[in-house]
Amino acid sequence: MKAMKTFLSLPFTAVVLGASLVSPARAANPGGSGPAAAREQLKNMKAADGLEVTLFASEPMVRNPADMDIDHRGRVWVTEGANYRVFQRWGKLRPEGDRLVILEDTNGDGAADKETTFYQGNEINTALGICVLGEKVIVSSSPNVLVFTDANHDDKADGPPVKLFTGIKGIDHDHGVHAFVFGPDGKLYFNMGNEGREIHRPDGSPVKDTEGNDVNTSGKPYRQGLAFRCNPDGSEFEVLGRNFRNNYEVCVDSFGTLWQSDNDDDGNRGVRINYVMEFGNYGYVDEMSGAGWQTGWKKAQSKGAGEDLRPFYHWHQFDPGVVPNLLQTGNGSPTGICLYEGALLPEVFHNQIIHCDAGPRVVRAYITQPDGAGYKAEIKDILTSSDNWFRPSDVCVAPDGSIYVADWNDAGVGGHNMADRSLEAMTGRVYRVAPAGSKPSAPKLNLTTAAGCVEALQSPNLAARYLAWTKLHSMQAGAEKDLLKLWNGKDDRLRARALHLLARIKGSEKKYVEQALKDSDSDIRIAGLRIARELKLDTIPYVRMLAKDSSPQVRRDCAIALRHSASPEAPKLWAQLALQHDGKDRWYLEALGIGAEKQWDTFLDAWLAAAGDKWNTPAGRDIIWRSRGKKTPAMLVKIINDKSAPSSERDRYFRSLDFITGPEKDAALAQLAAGVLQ
Ligand SMILES: [Ca+2]
Ligand SMILES: [Ca+2]
Ligand SMILES: [Ca+2]
Ligand SMILES: [Ca+2]
Repeated sequence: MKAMKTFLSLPFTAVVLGASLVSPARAANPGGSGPAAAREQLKNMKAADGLEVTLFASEPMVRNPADMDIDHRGRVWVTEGANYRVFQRWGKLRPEGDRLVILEDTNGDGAADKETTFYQGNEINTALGICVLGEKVIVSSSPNVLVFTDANHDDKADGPPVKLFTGIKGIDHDHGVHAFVFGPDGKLYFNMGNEGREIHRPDGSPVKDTEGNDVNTSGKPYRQGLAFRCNPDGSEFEVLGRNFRNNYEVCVDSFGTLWQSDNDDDGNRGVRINYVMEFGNYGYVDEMSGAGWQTGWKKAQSKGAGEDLRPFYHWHQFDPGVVPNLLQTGNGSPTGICLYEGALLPEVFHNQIIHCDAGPRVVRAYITQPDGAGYKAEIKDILTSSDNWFRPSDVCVAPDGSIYVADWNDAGVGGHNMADRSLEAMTGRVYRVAPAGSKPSAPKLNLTTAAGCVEALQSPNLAARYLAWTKLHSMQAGAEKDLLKLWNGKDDRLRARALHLLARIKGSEKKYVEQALKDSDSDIRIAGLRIARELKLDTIPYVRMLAKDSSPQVRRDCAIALRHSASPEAPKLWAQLALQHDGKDRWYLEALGIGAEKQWDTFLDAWLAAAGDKWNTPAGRDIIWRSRGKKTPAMLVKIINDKSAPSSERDRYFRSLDFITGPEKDAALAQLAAGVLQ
């Protein structure tokens, strides 16, 4: 669902509306409503080789699941969306408000047989996110991020929720605030689409990020959809990515790498999957002016750009200062996403992104591998259906390593419309996807000992990991011995999870960060750098140590670690990284750009001093193109006027001038104009 897509079945909708006035209980789903209909429709589904899809829950237990989480006991928590768009002519279908419902399989037959309403109220109508963290449940529902508590463990919220954040726009909209997720660093990650616009503390004051910016999308400096990180109490708020359209949910792997989808403007074949390089601009609108992408696209078309380039212009992929996309997946309406770090599914899915796209009605994996300083990926479908009401809204990993898929189930995909307008017959499904015959299970956690917690930390399920992480973190050095067993093991993802905790044992931070930086696995080295940054250790010696690392991904994170560094050594280290740019790797170039932010003059000078006369190479010109220093405009003029440089690239260097302001640029433009007059 979601994301302002064209409603797929308007004539059909009109019929449904007429019918519902006569008989409110009549199913809008042409295949009918209720468990028997759901089982019948299940036959239209197809799971990838080696996998089987089974029905876990259906209406009336669950209706219109908008988002989902799975707790450490394997119970499925759902936010329902019966009250989807109360401003529409069908109004509020459930006056008492939508539910947070817990679905449970008490007899282990793979189907939910118990439903518990955890909370019901109008402040959670069609909430776009739910995250279960022990006794706390975080629900994202513009204008609020709400925290529910169940301290007495009776599966009922202990009274009304408290606000973690408020003042977010995008109420009754698919592009508001989305789900929270727990990271391997003990932090919370979340995002909001471009209707979220701003975010405030419960007292109404604007959230300021750790750089001192008010977090809003007014262009100072952030625009459009944003991705965030903060502490569980909302402090230390960071903006990790900006200029998305409707980035629907973010997921984080054990190394701390972020992955996200983003929805295009309707019908431009531009849905994308992103590796969120920290502090990057993702190019939905023009960075400087905020203008829509059509401006540049029309210009490019007038110069002969073919349709195949449309999705690239859609995200300003040819502009300096825009991080590349991992993958573009065509038309769609992307929704929930997760990282599969389990072992139950076939090996091809291990450690891969799993993602729902409700438009083409598919759950896919993106099989990712390193590509320069970034990644490349290919698509592998996990679940499809010929039933055109299948609208996967979310996917989560259960404690046994199976995945669950929530199905909004509708003729359309949100975008302020729905065909399912009778509460009594309203459909909603949850499926389980696992190898055929695999019985569901939820290992009992023993959180009373460090060894038990380390065991739980290895769960593929995030709710289990949260409990383990929190306990291990509180044990500090008392957990060290058991964490070391995991750290000394063979699985790099599990080692990374142990590392995050070991490096947070007071007094041992440097010891473990430095071990990580010397590790043979590049992702562990990257995790070490990230931890050093988060703990505010002096990263300069570490960047010095890794500046010639064989992995461009490690050097990428070195560049990011230099961002806003006040060290006198930073420009020289940046120059060293810049000298290793190959002139082709856009990921690497953008990491250099992120690292040089606000310090272009000194960084560029250090690089020019090191490069000498040899700056005018393809790689050197690329760095000038990306740079934003006082010397940049004059150097761009040199490149533009250089007869030996390929003339086909002149537009590119002209475009670069659009990202610079000031007298140096004015002088460069005057020089170019004079050149034209000669
Ligand atoms: Ca059951
Ligand atoms: Ca309670
Ligand atoms: Ca989710
Ligand atoms: Ca439905």
